[in-house]
Amino acid sequence: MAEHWRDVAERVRNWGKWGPNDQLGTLNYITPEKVVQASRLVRTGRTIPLSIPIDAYGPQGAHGFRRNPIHIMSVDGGDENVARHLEGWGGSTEAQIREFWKGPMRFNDDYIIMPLQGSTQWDALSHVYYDGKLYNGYPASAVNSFGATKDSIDQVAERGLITTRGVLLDVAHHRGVKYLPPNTIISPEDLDKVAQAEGVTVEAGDLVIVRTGWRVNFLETRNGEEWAIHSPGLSWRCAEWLHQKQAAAVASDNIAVEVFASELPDAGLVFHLLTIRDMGMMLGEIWDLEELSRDCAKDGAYAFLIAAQPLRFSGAVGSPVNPVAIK
Ligand code: UVW
Repeated sequence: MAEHWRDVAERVRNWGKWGPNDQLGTLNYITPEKVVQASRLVRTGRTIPLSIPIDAYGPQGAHGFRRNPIHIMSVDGGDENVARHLEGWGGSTEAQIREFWKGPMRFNDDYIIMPLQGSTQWDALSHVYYDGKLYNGYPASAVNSFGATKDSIDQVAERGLITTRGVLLDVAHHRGVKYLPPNTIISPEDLDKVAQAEGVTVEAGDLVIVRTGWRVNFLETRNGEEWAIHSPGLSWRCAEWLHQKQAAAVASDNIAVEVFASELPDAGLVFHLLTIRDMGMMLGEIWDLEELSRDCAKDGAYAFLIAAQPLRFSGAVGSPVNPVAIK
């Protein structure tokens, strides 16, 4: 009889471990010494970006609350000769533009409108909760119409985290497939096997990156709905594995890091609950691990320096990120 997830939750809960006011959770494992150790992994200076393009052609849009990013130009080349139309029109900004436009300088400006969970992203510790509590025991009501007043993404961004040792556990490559079949559940034992085959160990403060190959599935099908709901990923039991390793964070190339068709449908996405709410571990989702996979297969170096800073959105429960692996 499998153990109840609530018993595991009791064991992995890190509340109070870094003090009653902590809002960083397992990122506390990234010490200055850890950053120095990780920086020693850099050998060639090769940089590998791990984000998908932020545009209208991503995997979102299959449901109402997350759309693909919308990019809008607010000043563009059509405004090259706009000054002649601003004579006697608008306010002081337009008057200033008229002045600027007397010289050769022109500029372009733009906006992006997107859900913060709509692309390659970090889930902040305020992203999920249960039983009315967030990570470190803060009440769920701390996230309200003013934003997340606790456990928000800017807590992390303000400190310049996350730079550490990244470890790629390439499950799809290990199994010799382009991508894992739909709904594949990756167990803790699978992670051990992959790590052993790659000759790498997961250490305290590491960012663990699990590749399912599911990015390729999306590029082949362009079917965001199928991509999301049949996404392979980690078993909820991997939360305790990450807890024991003292990993700082975990990321993957799928929608939720964990397998989306929940193993425990009555409880929902239990890996989310255990990692984010109990352990205080951020999840990185929708990362593009294809180039990194090829590179690691070529040089056999599955550990590297990684920098994956969230943006400093005040009170936000997540952030887009352009993670970069540096070898
Ligand atoms: C949910 O599933 C609620 O969010 P995500 O997978 O983006 O963390």
